[in-house]
Amino acid sequence: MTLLHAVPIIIGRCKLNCLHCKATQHMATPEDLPQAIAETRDKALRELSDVDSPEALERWRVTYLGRRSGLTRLLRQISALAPEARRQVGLLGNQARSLLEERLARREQELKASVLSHLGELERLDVTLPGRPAVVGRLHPTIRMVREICDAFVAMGFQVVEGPEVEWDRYNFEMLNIPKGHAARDMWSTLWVDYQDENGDHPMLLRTHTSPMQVRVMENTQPPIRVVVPGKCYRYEATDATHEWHYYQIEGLAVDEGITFAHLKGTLYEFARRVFGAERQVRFRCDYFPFVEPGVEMAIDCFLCQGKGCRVCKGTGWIEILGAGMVHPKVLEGVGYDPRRYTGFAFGIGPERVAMLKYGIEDIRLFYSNDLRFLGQF
Ligand code: FA5
Repeated sequence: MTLLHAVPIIIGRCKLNCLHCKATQHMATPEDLPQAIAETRDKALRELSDVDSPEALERWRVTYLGRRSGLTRLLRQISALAPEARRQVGLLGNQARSLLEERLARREQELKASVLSHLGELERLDVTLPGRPAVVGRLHPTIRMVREICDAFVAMGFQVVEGPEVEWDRYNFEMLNIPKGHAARDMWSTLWVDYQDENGDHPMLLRTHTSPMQVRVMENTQPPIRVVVPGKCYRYEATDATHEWHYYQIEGLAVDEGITFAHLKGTLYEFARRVFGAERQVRFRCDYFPFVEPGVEMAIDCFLCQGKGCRVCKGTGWIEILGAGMVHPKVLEGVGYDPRRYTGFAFGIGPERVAMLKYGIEDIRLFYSNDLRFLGQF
């Protein structure tokens, strides 16, 4: 093979440190170029058989096929050859490069396959390990409490019904013997809906208690009635350890001939016994609600201080959990019942307060602060 060249090319160190050697100072003479390419190719193939990791393979690729690799440098020199020699040596160079690329791809596949089979072995070893626990949701503690309380009343013959959270003034107040301007409206700090009727009034609100459902149920049913109504309520008030601005209530209503205050007390004692156990203390005290007469509040001795007085019970030793009383004759009349024939009792329980007592939760605000460390305990 006659290899002609216009520029002197020296094997070993390039004395010129010129454009052709790209300052690498390593050049081959035209006669040596085919042999240099073959030697580089063979050396690369020998080393490839020792490559045993993806990292080593990448190093090999950079060394033999990278832009600054020996082979690339040799191939660059081909352009300086005479046309005939350029064609022959170029063919040789391209074949060498293709061969190395093909072997590189093959080795890559082999390494991948061996990593996978290694993983397979590891998996076979892993079968004795416990599986990863699946992250599953659970019921919110309030909902658990609501269900538990409802179950206690269902066992005593009550039905469960539900009603709207956005309510009319008429049901939340007026039909419950709390007309406009009545001082008792202040007891229920109200969130009003921004809606005006034709008289310029704001008759719509977020219900402040579940008592409006007493009226809705009585309007649509005839005695005997025994219902419990769980649902969300809203009040525009400052929060503290026992007050939230949104919380649940469970309303209870029983109407029939001959219902007395003794039935009310007996039912609520039974509820307290089922939910808290027999050892917990229960206290009834007179209270005022315009829609009952007489009215009471029921409290349970504080779980934290056992009745001595602390921050949670505000020093009283008791935590109020419900308001109750005998349905006011005016309310019965309002729905068309004859109060001389029918009597009834009603109550409104705060399930978060019940859960606080039952599980020793010190702050009601924990229920709705979305802290999974708290919620995950139930
Ligand atoms: C009422 O809401 C009356 N509707 C209850 C009632 C029903 C009386 C039927 C008579 C007959 P009161 O405002 O006291 O009453 O609330 C009742 C219960 O709801 C309280 O005992 C308490 O457990 C709970 N509760 C009231 N306000 C809040 C609040 N801001 N945060 C958490 N729970 C509350």
